[in-house]
Amino acid sequence: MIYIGIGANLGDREKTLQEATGMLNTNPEIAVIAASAVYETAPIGVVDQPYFLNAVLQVYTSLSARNLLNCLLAIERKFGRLRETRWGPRTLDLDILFYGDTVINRPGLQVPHPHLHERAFVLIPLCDLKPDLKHPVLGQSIQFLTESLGTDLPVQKIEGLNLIIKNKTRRT
Ligand code: A4P
Ligand code: MG
Repeated sequence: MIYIGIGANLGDREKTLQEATGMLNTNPEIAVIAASAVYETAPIGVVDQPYFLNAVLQVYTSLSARNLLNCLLAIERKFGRLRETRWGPRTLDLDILFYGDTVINRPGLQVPHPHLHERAFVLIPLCDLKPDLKHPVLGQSIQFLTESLGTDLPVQKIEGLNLIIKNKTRRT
């Protein structure tokens, strides 16, 4: 199964996450199957920037990882993402977290995402979807990796906010 991290910290963050999820799902080669809760998270990396909203999507796709990445980058561009600073503010960031058990280390594409195991804003939403998912390189579960980060993490669930997924091939 394929997991995509989605984050935004500029503009109408909630609307961006919802619209980007919808846009992903309109691609005939991609079906969004499930979404985690939405979390407000303290910025990591460049810390002097607004808080993010983060979530994780579970998708099904017939696209290769490279083509999926191209599709994510195209959606990012549609949202007019500002790219000046690495790890800086952005209207929309879409990352491939896992592409099944596939391990890719190529220029411009690393899967699993190289930082996911140290990021609460990814691991906590992933726990909503698949806590027993094993990291194909580290061999540890998402739940274990999350617990390794300790408690009191700067990630706050936004109650009552759920990304709406239009029925496609969605399994419930
Ligand atoms: N790239 C390589 N592997 C992947 C992958 N698995 N998924 C390449 C997506 N992209 C991948 O990314 C640079 C290039 O990474 C892409 O063109 C693609 O070829 P970018 O999006 O231009 O730059 P970036 O996002 O600023 O850098 P980076 O290293 O990708 O950052 P991250 O890891 O995406 O982190 N804090 C909170 N609280 N929440 C956040 O969502 N996000 C970031 C960005 C930093 N701090 C954050 C958050
Ligand atoms: Mg990125």
